[in-house]
Parts: sequence; structure tokens; C-alpha cells
Amino acid sequence: MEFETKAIHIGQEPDPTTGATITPIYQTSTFTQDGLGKHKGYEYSRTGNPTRFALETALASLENGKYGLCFASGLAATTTILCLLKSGDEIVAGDDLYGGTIRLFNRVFSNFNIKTIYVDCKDPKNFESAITPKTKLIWLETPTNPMLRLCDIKSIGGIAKQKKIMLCVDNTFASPYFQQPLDLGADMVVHSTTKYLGGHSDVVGGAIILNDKDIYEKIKFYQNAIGGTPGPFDSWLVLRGIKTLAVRMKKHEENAMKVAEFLEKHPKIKKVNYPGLKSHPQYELAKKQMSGFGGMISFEVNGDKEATKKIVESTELFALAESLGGVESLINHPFTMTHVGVPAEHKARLGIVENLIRLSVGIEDTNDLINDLKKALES
Ligand code: P1T
Repeated sequence: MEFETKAIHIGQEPDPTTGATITPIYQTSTFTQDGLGKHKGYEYSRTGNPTRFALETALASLENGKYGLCFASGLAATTTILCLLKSGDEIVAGDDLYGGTIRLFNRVFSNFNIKTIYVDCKDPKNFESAITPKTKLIWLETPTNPMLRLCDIKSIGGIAKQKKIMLCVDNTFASPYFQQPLDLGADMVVHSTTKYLGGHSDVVGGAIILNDKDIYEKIKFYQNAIGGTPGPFDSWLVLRGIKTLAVRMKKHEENAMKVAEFLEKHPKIKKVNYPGLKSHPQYELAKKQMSGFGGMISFEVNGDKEATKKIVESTELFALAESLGGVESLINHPFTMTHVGVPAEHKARLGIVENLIRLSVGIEDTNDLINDLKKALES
């Protein structure tokens, strides 16, 4: 079955009790049992809920995975994976990650004596060199937030397998429509479903998809034991979102490509980061491991913080907001917004400078978006 069909049908068969074509929102915290030890598969909604289960099943199929597990946010999903580790263990992570993920590694899990070593994510050899006998997990995002760099999943997956270390890929930026990390050798995929999967900026959620039964059993235990699960309505919103993921991603990409080309030619722009541009240093890798380049762009403006501030405050269609992946276009200043908590030297090393702007290109009319940016750049 092809991606578009799976997104609409897998896990979403007509409701067995009523025939409802669309998966109902089972807005209940608990399930009445027929007798002691006799129930219809559900007991309590933290442990399991039919609307959430439909979403978990659908997401597993979209990532070509056997198992899916959903969470109340992307960070709740990440937290649950990190609970597989023990005090003294180490994580080797790509250096360019969502600021909240870095905050979780540096300021929460470090308190439990779990150390994260960040490496330049562009070269797989850097992951290999940083591995020690204590390394239990390799963590990466690709494309990265906000620099749009790539990590070679297949090569890093080979290193992880050889060293018997788990590899987790945050696939939020590409979405499963453009990239399927499990097929490239990752052990786990994590998503902020808040983004492209939900697709409408109206829900916060997360997911983990994987193939290994033992790791699945452990994470499922932690999902219930820790309790960072999404409610039925939030699960339903993401389920509705993924039905149109394929058509949305095509338009996000079409718009982003044209916006990136426009920005690259503009005299006020110093540098554009978009994996679909031939000028991107990892363009060949992008073509190899992704089936499309996505809707995220970042760029450096010629000029100082004030010039940058003026641009992000002048767009009318691009809303100045955190988050990404919704149908509407957003503009973000990583230095003071999404990546504000990243230590200064870490930001400097990555190039998260004061004149860096990030765009989540929506699915509005292409020319309207370009005109909006043109006006803001000339303001
Ligand atoms: O916000 P939440 O659903 O908890 O997801 C966290 C997260 C995880 N991974 C990536 C790649 C992300 O981009 C995010 C959240 N990012 C933003 C809010 C942002 O504006 O970049």
C-alpha cells in the first residue's frame, strides 16, 4: 500500500461498534470492565485509548515501523527514550538540535549523571570518534533545526550497529513523507507531531516509532509508568492531520524551493540554508537519503540585529512565532526564540547568529509569500 493510502486507512478502519467512518474521539479516562480481569482491551486511558491507538498504528505504518507510541509532546517522547538510560551512560548527539532538546539533555538528564557529547553532525566519523564504552545512545536530527544541515543516517546507522549502540533520529523536519530513517538503519524515530504530522498548528504532541520488540516493550512500559501521554482529542487532531500529509508536504516543498531561490538572489541576504539548493554543501546527500527537501529554510541577513529585527517584525503573512510545519507560514529568530537557551559558545559554533532567520514555509500561494518577504526586506 502506498504512503497516501496508508495515511488515510491504516489504523483507521470504520469503528467496530457503530460503523463510524472516521475514528471517534474516545473521550474517556476509563473503561468499564465485564468482570475482574475481563475487559475489551482497554482499562485506563494513560495505559491505552482507542483514538491514540489508531494514531500509533497509522504513524508506525508511515515510518515503515512495527510499533508506534504517542506522547503529549515531542519532548515527552524524547524524555521517555532517555529513561532507557542509566546513571553513568553517555549520549553522542549531533550538535545542531532543537533548543529544547539541548536544554533537556544539558539541564535535566545531566542531573541524573547522563552526559551528552555534541559532535559536528555533518561527518559520521565524528560520531565514531566520540563513542566510549559508556555510550548507549546516538541522537540526531536531520535536517537540523535551525541550520538545515544533514546527517548521513546510513553511515551513522552502520557505526551504531557495529558498536551496538541505539540510534535515534528526530525526523520532525522531513516528516515520514520525505524521509524514513528506520529503512536507513535507525533503531528509533522520534517526532514532534506538533509540526508537519499535525500540520495545522492546533495541537502539541510527540511520537516514537521503532521495530525492535524488546525496546518497544520497555518504552511502552515507560509510556505508562511516566505518563506523558496525549489525550484522545489531541490524538484525533494529529490523526486528522496525517490524512493530508502527502499533499501538504508537496506544496510546502514547492513553495520552499521558490522562496529559497528568491532569497538566494536577494542582495540583502548573505547566505541561505535549504537542502534543495545546489549551493547546499550536502545537496547530494539530501537527494540520496530524502525523497524531497521539505519546507524549512534558514538564512543570514546582511546587516546587524536591528536590520534582522526589522525584517521579522515586518512580514504580514509570515507570522512571528515559534514552531513550524503548519499550513500557515511562520518566521522565527532562533537566537532569541527557539534556541535562546542554547549556551552562547554552542550557538556561536553552529552559526546561530543574531542575523539568522528561520522560515517555516506554509502552503499559501507562492507569489503572495515571496511578495511578503520582498516587502519586509525592502522595508
Ligand atoms: O514542542 P514539542 O512538541 O515538545 O517538540 C519538540 C521538538 C522536537 N524536535 C524538533 C526537531 C523540534 O523542532 C521540536 C520543537 N520545535 C519548535 C517548537 C521550534 O520552533 O523549533
